Amino acid sequence: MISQNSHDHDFMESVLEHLKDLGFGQWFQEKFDSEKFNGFQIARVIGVYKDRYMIQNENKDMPAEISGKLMFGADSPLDYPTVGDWVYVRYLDEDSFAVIHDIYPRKSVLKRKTPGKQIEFQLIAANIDTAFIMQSLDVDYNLRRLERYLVMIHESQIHPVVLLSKIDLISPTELKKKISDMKSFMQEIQIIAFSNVSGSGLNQIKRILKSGQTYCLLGSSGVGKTTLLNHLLDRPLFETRTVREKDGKGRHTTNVRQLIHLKNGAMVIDTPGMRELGHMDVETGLSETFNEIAELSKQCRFKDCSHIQEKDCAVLAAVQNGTLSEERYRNYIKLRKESDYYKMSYLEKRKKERRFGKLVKSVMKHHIKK
Ligand SMILES: Nc1nc2c(ncn2[C@@H]2O[C@H](COP(=O)(O)OP(=O)(O)OP(=O)(O)O)[C@@H](O)[C@H]2O)c(=O)[nH]1
Ligand SMILES: [Mg+2]
Ligand SMILES: [Zn+2]
Repeated sequence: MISQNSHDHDFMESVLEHLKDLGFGQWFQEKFDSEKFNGFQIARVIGVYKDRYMIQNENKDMPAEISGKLMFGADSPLDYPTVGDWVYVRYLDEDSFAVIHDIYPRKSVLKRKTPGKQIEFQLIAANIDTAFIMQSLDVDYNLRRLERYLVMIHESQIHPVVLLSKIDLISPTELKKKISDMKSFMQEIQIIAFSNVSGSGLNQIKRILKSGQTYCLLGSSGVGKTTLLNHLLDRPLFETRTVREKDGKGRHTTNVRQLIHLKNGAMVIDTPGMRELGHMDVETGLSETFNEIAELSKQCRFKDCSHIQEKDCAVLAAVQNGTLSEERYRNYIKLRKESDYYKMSYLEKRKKERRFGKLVKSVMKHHIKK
């Protein structure tokens, strides 16, 4: 242990005090290694991009990269920093850039297994106190999928809260039934039903958010995670689906993971919707959820009709004559794509992703009246 004079000690104390606002609570303070701190500073990872990071210290945000040593020493995705991580850094170029030398011990980590050989699992976020698992009450609601999220979260020692979005899209009776189904399925877990459109339930969510705590938004693409975050910020800061739909990309709207500070001092991490967690049950869920499409498909000319471009497809015909809504059709195609996607290897996915997107896009143009 290197002895420190009182000036250094005061300095260290004040830095730790400031980091507290960023979530550096007691658990982390106890893990503090003053010997290591002598060569480095401590900062928090607030954004993860391809091979770049955004970090934040008690004064400001700045871009960062990992040191060569950290990179070469890493033999699994777990050894890389993720959003929410505390890291040991050194600043360069008059504190405009940082190099990450090591990862601080993690209080919790959210990770998921990915199918395929190249990547075994992927880190979602670290040092989360509470995870919001969001499902939308229209098409995304699925107890088995919820269960898989809960398993993942419980493994990580994180407190789960379930958020059910889009209550404006279902009837009060339906809402009551779904909530009571869910309650009987998991008694101890807090469930909040809300709507980003009507604003109902938003205050209940806001009341949970505590200063110095880190929250994470989890759930399938399109359930309304970013829209909720924009509400919590009281100003739209992040892109949500409506904006993106116009360019027809049909991809996830949120594609980076970022930690955002709310005015009251709580921190929220938004994540891209997960396609690979819990989509095993999408196949059966699909025909249950879209039973009218399953019914229609019996009248398609081809038994294995994909309802995308075939001749005499009853599903496409129904979209054209308006008996099946375009939105519902799009949802169906999107969810089916996710379930197909799940079964592929990593490399197949990378290839397929582009082709499928193009196909759907061109078919939409031809078959659906604007
Ligand atoms: N009717 C209704 N629509 C909503 C609600 N919340 C969000 N939406 C709409 O759902 C679409 C998707 O919302 P996003 O917030 O982008 O969804 P996301 O979960 O962030 O999706 P990814 O970033 O792809 O993971 C947008 O068009 C929103 O306007 C809601 O409570 N009710
Ligand atoms: Mg989003
Ligand atoms: Zn068909």
